[in-house]
Amino acid sequence: MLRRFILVLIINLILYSSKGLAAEVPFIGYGAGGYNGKLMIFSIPGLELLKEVPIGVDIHAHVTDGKNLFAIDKAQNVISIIDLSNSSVKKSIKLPDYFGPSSIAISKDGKSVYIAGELSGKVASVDVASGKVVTLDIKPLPSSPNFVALTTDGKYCLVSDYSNNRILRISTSPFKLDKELKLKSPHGIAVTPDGKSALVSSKFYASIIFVDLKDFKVEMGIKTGAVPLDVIIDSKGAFAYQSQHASSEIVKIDIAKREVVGRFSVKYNPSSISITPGDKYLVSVNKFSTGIYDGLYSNISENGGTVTPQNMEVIELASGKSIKQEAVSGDISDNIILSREAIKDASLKGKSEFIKKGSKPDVAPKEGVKISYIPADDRPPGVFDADDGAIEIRLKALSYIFAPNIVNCFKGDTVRFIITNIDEKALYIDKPDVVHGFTINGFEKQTNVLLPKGVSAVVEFVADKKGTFEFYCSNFCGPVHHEMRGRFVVE
Ligand SMILES: [Cu+2]
Repeated sequence: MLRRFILVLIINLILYSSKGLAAEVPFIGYGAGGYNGKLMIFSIPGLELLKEVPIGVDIHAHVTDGKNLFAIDKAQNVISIIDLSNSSVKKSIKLPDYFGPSSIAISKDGKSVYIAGELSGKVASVDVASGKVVTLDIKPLPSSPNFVALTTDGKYCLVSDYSNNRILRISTSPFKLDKELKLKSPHGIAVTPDGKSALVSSKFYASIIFVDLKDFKVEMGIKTGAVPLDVIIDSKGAFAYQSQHASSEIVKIDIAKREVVGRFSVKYNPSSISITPGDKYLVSVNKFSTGIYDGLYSNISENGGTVTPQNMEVIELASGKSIKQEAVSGDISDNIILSREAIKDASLKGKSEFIKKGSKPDVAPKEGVKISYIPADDRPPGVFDADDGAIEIRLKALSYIFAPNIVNCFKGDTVRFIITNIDEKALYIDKPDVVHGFTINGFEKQTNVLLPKGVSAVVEFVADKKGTFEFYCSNFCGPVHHEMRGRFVVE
């Protein structure tokens, strides 16, 4: 009897761990979870959570060589290398302090990765085997290299710099700036498989720009939507897809004809988009779910603070139909999608929803900080000496600035940030449920808080090192989210 039971158990285990999941889960998505510090592994098209892997503080983007994922932490300045055969971190590479990585590209042989350092104005070339990092200063400062793509021959990195309205061409060997191309408000970049063109989203000019890569010049631009962010190209190089953050749609572009040939509406305000291998599905990360999942999370504190989760939506590309939409935890910044057959990790078998009803928003753990939420503080912003000897820094967060955006203290000071979201709604996109985030690169384990409306986040810690530290909004809040930044100066 017992022997038979064990036999049945083993057979079930084999079926469940290999064939069972494969049949109903053709694709696996790996989401860079943003402020929850996790890699989120999920099924496609079902959008069931298969596994969460805690890896850091603010996981912003990743790439794969087919065997590993290379994920960058914008707050912690680290590349984590995750082994796809067991979904665990096998190695970390430290980037320079305060680098503030926002985007990563990988060479075809998997030996090098290139990283855009949005917060520092640097771009890095990293040798994966040795962990050696070489950086390039992107001048003039302030510069904001926030997106990087590689040309198909691997000779150049293409980097968008929104502070200086340009695309940079950086040679990979030797690693140096080669040329720059003026291009207004650049965001996502995709290179066509034939290597001839780069397609660039021009965020505030509602366009996609075709860049001729042979001569590195703008060939033409076409109007596509409102606040285009991400751009991706299908496996054949026939169509490009561009997310339109403000007009809540995914636009399909015929690359040869240079024209818009389709529009798929999504709910709402997409940022990152990805396509499954073979071009069957497109997965859109939608940054707002206004009215869809109200009340799914419990309030962030006893004093209130409502957070509506973001969501992901699956579009079947042949029909253009939305076939699945689910609330997701964190602030998923990027997805990589692989075929289930390519993944040997047998631990990916349990399935659950991303968010259990009534749970609190999932934020990476804190260290060395007192954190609380108080009823919204309506006192004026600024830096004050508090009665208890702390330096009280009252910040207001609104679309799309922190006020003040430069704050000072001395090393050894106990600082108490009181940060209040004073938005009525997100500017340009009219979303009343806008939530900002606050993370200081350099004090990332003490900060990285969510800022829902109706409450103020209070974080108190000792400023135990000198320097100029960039802080930034760490929850996607609208069209100008990336530019929502400031400086914490410790003298
Ligand atoms: Cu914000």
